[in-house]
Amino acid sequence: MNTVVDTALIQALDSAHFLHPFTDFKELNAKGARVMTRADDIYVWDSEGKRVLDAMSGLWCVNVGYGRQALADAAAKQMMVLPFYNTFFQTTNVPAATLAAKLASLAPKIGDRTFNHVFYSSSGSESNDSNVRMVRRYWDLLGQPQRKIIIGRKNGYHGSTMAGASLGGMSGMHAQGDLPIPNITHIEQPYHFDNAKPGESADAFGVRAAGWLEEKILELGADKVAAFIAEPVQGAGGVIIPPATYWPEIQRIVDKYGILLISDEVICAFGRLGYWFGCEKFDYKPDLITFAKAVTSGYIPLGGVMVGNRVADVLIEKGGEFNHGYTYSGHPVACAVALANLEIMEREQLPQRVRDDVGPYLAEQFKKVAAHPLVGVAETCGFTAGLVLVKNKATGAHFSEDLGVGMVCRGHCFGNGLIMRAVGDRMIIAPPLTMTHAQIDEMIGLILLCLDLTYADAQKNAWLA
Ligand code: PXG
Repeated sequence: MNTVVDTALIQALDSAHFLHPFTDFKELNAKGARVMTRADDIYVWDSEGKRVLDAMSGLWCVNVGYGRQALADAAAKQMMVLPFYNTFFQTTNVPAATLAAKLASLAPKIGDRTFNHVFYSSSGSESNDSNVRMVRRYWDLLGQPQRKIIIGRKNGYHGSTMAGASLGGMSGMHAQGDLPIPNITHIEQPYHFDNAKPGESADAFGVRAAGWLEEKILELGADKVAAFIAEPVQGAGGVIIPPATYWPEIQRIVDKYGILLISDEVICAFGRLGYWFGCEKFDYKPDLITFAKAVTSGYIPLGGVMVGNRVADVLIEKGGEFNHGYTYSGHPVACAVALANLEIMEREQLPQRVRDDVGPYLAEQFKKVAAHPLVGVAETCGFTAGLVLVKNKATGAHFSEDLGVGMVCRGHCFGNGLIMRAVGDRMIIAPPLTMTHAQIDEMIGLILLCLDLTYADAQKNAWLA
């Protein structure tokens, strides 16, 4: 396929007309966006022909890797058979119904909690809006309309719509647009490196961090609290992996007060943590599971909520008409691509591969990263990993924020053919689950090179302490 493009022309069109997400428009227009033109396996190419190893799977999406013919074929075929029909007015379609059953069969079955139902959307943000609607409707139907408050976490990410951004705990997002919307509040995140007391073990910290939820519930009044929402591992917040004691204690607390638990698995589902769903990794029992991204490996937009029987039974049996839905709920092409994607994941056993093979291999190789003088702590969970850049390895002291050391490191990554995300001074990866051991080695080599280059900058500029 001819992918030669006129870079200057595309950049000019882009600058003149395209307002990018989460972007300083003026700053980007001044330098011009990098034009990505094609991708294959774990690599993407830009319009200058430069190849980059995509250690972020696009944006936590492309779990089966790029260039999968089966996904293109599924889309093309469905587009000719039935490209669209709505699911509002007592109609369904073959891919939407088949996928709902498939997702129900893959969903965790934990004790009395099963997931037999799916509510479809086209993104993670929309799915979390649907969660707010379903949770509030659930409590209304049970005669407890005062249970309105949803508790999220600081530095959590649940999307960018009004409800999604409100559920998330990103201060920069709350600072724009009068957010959060009413009846959403937040507790502190379980980030041991920053939030633990001196000498506090990870296990002790995990229990204390979960206790912040109980404190918040008691402060608000348990009868006012509708749900707690959290990611199994915080992704956009910088791959914050909770201590092993955290989730069991959260489970105890939500059970004690009868509060619904929403597991936002937009990043953690579909093999990312070595399981079909992230809650299986940490062995907790959500009532609702948000998904998006890797359900189609990002080849086409699709999202949704797995609705557990606790909520579904009430909505179905007592609810009457639920006044909520999207034009593209159950989009036939998106659902057909999802089915083909899940088929690849099953055939290639990608969740198991992450759990038993490439996940442990990445963890082993990441020890080299952890040993680097610039790195305070480096950890992996399944096939995602994060590290923090520090100015003093012994004390863990952070660089001053205005130095933007994370962005310096990200610049070296881009320059040397590696895509790694910077979240402040945390550098994070979430590579395609198909990576070979040799490709993991290649990625680790590039990460170490970029850390060396950033370290050299820090020495030269006297940023270290
Ligand atoms: N929940 C979680 C846990 C997410 O990670 C969303 C909801 C929203 O999904 P949509 O499809 O509406 O974007 C996400 C999205 C980043 C980054 O910089 C992460 C996301 C989106 C954009 C950037 O890491 N996650």
